[in-house]
Amino acid sequence: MSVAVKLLITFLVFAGVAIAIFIVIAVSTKLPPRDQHEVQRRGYAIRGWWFMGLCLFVIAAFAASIPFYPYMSATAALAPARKVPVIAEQYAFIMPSHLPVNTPIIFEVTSRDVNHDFGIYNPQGHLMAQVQAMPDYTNYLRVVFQEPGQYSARCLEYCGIGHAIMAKTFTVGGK
Ligand SMILES: [Cu+2]
Repeated sequence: MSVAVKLLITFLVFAGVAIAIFIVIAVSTKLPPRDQHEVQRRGYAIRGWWFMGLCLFVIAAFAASIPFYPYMSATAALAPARKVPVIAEQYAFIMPSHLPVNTPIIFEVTSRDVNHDFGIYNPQGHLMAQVQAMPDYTNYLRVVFQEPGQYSARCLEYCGIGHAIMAKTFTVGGK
């Protein structure tokens, strides 16, 4: 089956569902009017349960995801890791050209002028970590480079005319 036929079938299914919903609504308006209090009570009950359900969902999602929040582990690991200051400026990153492999590193990232973003790309070109680089503020980013090679830092926050060329390559491991 070609992509065009799949798209057509998908469109027809969704269009059919939408038309059916319109028909149901149109037909329901033909029914005799119901008492406002009866409708309101049911509506308010549904709204209450919906609100409770949303609250439970948000609490559960928060509880399930908070252990994976990266900045807490960065703070907890501040002592044993090696601290590496990174200063972003239009349009460069001031940071070491060599970093050790298999060593916990805390990048201390700040900016000299405007907001930037410090995004680390691995040798395969995949984004592996990122944090905002903000003036007068330091953000901490904990990274362990597990394979040696040529990495690069690129700005991911539009910061001016030279944003596209704002990058820095650095070597992990080796010497
Ligand atoms: Cu930028």
